[in-house]
Amino acid sequence: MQTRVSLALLCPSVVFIAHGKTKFMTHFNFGSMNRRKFLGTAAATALTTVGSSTLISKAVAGNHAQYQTPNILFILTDDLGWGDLSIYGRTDYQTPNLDRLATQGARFTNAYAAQTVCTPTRVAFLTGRYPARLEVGLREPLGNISQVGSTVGLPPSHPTVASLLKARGYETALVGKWHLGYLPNYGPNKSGFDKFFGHFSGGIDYFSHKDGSGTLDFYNDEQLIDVPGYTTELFTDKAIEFIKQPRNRPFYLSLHYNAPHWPWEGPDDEILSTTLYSNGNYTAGGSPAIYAAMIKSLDDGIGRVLQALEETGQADNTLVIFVSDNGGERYSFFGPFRNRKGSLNEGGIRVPAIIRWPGKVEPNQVKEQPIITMDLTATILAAARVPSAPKYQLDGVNLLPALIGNKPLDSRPLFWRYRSGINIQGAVRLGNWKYLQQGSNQGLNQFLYDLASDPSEQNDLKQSNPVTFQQLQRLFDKWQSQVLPVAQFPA
Ligand SMILES: [Ca+2]
Repeated sequence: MQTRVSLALLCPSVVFIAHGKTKFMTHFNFGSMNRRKFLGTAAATALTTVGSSTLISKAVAGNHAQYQTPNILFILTDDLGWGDLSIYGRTDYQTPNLDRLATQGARFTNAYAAQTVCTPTRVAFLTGRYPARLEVGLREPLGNISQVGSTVGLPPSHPTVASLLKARGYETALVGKWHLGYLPNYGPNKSGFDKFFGHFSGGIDYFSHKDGSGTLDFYNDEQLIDVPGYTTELFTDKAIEFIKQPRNRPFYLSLHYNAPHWPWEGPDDEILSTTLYSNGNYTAGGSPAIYAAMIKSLDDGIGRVLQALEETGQADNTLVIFVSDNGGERYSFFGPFRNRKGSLNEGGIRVPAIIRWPGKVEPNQVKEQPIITMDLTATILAAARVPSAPKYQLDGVNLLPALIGNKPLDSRPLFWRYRSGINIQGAVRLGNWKYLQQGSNQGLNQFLYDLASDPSEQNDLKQSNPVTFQQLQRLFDKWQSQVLPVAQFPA
């Protein structure tokens, strides 16, 4: 065993030592980091060999005691509604693996997606910033390649959680849906992921892996592939393969299932898929039974992925985060919440969220604090002790103090804006208050709700609470002045 922490502390590069040899070197911008923070992060990134294959990192500087750099497993589902896990209230099927994951860590009842459709929430997660800070985040959602080509996407120059972790020694992979721009200009491999296995567009058939225009959309890195199989199972298998690979550094795996996004196809519906999706009628059909089959495959798959962590001895050193990219669709259970995907009512943005980190995050926690997609990005970076990029201030906050020290999060407003055609919605949540505006060039309707007493958003309180109403309205206007204006391109 060999330790070269002193090298990392003395040199503005971070030197990783593996099996006694220099493995690789990376540079990072110190930006505004102070000395103590630098010493902590640099030391945390100095890797030492333990045993024959497992590398851990130790922070030995300053007040930092031993620190083991965690693996990161981020699981994103697609259009899973707030109540679609049995632990969140669904009763017509069971999700035992995800329910167990929830009891092993913290489960959030006031978790929000950054947007009510796919692309912007993915912008928010990968960048840790409000989606309206980037042009691609105004695509709500991004069309398929036959509609938009490769003219817009997540710029490879923009830091992502993947590129930041990769630069600090993580092996990174995205398995599943990207939906942030097409080749040759955009893609996971250009935005920090060492490996990619999945699809670029917003929706593919679960068996043919073709997008809404009938184009095959399934890739291994940037190589188009045509493989048989139900995507949920293919993604599960690929994730397990990645987890089980021998490696001498920590990993970050983003597992972005396309389930349970339409087309409504369970693992036994291959024949159905030949008629459903190829007719272009991909949002038609489905049933609660088919939805249950899709969720069972998802839950089984996640159970297998978590089992792979156990079998490889990595479960105790892996931060696992589970969340959905927006509110549910027609077969979802929304609990008390109004509306669904495509709305800034609670049903469109409230999502299930779970964080498990054995030995760090206490089990059996149910958290009512409002959180949003970008918080998960900030939490991952904090757990890995990787600073954000200096010129790209995160909009999320690190949740670990609330999860480990039970320290309440500071009160802060959360914002949303969503356009569909000529219709524009905006929302703010501050404490239990919610301001909502829905309008178009035909006019604007504004509402104020108390979510504590009125989670269904039925009772508009703006007349009886004018001061709060105006406060939130001003907050929204100020926030909107700080992000990109509503896009003018066709929705
Ligand atoms: Ca989605």
